[in-house]
Amino acid sequence: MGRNIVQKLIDSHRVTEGATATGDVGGVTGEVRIKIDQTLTQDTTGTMAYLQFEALGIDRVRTELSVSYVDHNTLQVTFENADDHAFLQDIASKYGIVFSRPGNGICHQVHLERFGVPGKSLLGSDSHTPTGGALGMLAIGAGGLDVALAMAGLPFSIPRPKVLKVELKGRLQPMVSAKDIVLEVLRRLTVKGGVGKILEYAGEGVASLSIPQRGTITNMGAELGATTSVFPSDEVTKRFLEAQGRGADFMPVFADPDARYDEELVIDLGALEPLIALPHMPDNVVPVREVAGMPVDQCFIGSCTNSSYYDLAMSAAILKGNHVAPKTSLVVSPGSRQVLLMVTKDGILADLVESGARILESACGPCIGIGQAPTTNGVSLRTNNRNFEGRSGTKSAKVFLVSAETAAASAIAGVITDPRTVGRSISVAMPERFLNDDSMFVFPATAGAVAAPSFGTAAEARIRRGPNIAPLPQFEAIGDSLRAQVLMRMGDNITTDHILPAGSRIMSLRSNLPAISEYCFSVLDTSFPARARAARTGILVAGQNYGQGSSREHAALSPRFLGVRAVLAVSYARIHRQNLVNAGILPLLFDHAEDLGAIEQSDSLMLEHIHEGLRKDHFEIKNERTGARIVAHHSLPERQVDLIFEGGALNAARRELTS
Ligand code: MIC
Ligand code: SF4
Repeated sequence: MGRNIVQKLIDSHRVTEGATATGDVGGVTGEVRIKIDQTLTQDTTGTMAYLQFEALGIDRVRTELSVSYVDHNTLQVTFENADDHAFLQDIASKYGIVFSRPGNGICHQVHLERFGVPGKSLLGSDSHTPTGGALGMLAIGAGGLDVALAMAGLPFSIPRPKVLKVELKGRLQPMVSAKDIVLEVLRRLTVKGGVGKILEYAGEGVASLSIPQRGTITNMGAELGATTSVFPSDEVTKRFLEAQGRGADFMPVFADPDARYDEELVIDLGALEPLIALPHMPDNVVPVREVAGMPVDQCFIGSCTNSSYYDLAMSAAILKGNHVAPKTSLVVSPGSRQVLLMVTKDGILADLVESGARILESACGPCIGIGQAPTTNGVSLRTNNRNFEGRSGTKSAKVFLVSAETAAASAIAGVITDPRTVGRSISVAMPERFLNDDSMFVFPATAGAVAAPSFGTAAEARIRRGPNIAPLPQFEAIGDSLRAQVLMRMGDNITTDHILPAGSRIMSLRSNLPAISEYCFSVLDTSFPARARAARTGILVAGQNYGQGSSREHAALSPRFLGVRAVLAVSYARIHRQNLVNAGILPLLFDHAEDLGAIEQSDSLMLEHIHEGLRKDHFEIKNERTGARIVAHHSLPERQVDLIFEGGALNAARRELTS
């Protein structure tokens, strides 16, 4: 029987040695253990990942390639931020990691341009790592500790995925874009629709999409909750890699003609129109024309979703000869230094500036609330992937997600505008050759063939460790019984931005768990840290899709630091559930979702015989206020149950690597 791309990628990376009957694909639990070829980290998850990597006692990374990007918090408003960057640079030099300096661009965009290789696996400590699927990679997002373990050469496990084929028929109409394709997928599947799945794109429409366009689509698979998304590696991939001077990295990756899929979705590209996600969820999608005419305060073209050369060239072509409306601010952030250099040299940047665009550094910036906070109650149209409440830095702002075409057209008009109304004949071509200047990478002494500044030998490396870089706390394992206060009682779709918000100030504390924990749940309830400390032992209660969004393991480590030992939810987002386990927090599932309604904040829940419950996957929890019994389970594979017994993945890995 023929295989689809996902099966081929998994088969070529499957690790079977040492796997127990429950630990490998097809085992009792259906986990897949895969070898990781490449890793990436970014600054705000990287410091914690490398602190954990250091604790493993390995002297060099054991991957084919590991890259440490500084792209999220690059403003260096405070010393903590600058210290983090220095620490990351020294760590990279010591352990054989390529270092991408601040200003070099957003990890996902840069990785596509310079390092992604069809057929390889990539694990990244950022939820949008699946962007790499545009090149036919098996690219997955994870918490920092999982990436540290992969750098140590350990396999990574995912629940055996269902494969959802997305068949693209026909071609896009002018001014309709790849962003509209993925918004349509979100409209149909919702932010929970991809959980447990890998999306495999197929069909005649694939060949009409460039790699950056495919990257926009695979990038936002994260918003579906999908494990990842993947495109075939075809002629378009080959041309892209050749244009990047990396033709030798090309390898075809395709599905067999008789490949089977678990589910299928068909999208007629020719019938699509420009779409927009309304506040405050990426799946709240309607046609742009339905909200056209609404005044816009700000447009932002950037983020890892839409900041490629193509996006900027297209925006500039729409803006040329026009000016941004008087009450609208247009902000543009090129996705990489390569993009910035190219638009600088070919005049596109001048067109943008002439039209009134404000140009930012190549970094995440406004996407994660670092700068350009909208006005109070402001309407902001962004090419980002997430529009969660408050993420822009202004709680009352209304953020809409759109394509670069829609953002540019709306910036001129000052109101939400369907880009088809500004002209259907505008189009731009992909460059024959990209500008390759790798001088803002620092390659480690003994790795990397490209001539670039280096630090000398790994042995000479001295690690600069600023005062904000706090030692890792040691967490003890869960006992056999637990009386825990319900510290938060929440509904559905709670995001990691609710659990531990981003923004420049809080992100500067990512290397300091005690300090950052003071902001835990600050979006929902600023009294959380004080209440948690007073209760000493806590439990969190939530509805569906708890922990969707970011890969930040701080959203698990901070609650753990404040005494949270278990979470009881209707369902979880994949990365966050793994992060909870890694932190030694027990992620329980309600047997009966309606029991959620009978729990109130501050209730005291009693869990007994936890160790037996972990083995039997069955818990009876007593609500001491009402006397009611709540039945729960964990559905964790044996490997993860062992991690809970050991008090988290770091304790377990230390033991495994030193035994
Ligand atoms: C995000 O888009 O939310 C982030 C910031 O890139 C996060 C990582 C982080 O919190 O550092 C993500 O998506 O994983
Ligand atoms: Fe950066 Fe935004 Fe992409 Fe996250 S989603 S990696 S913050 S650009």
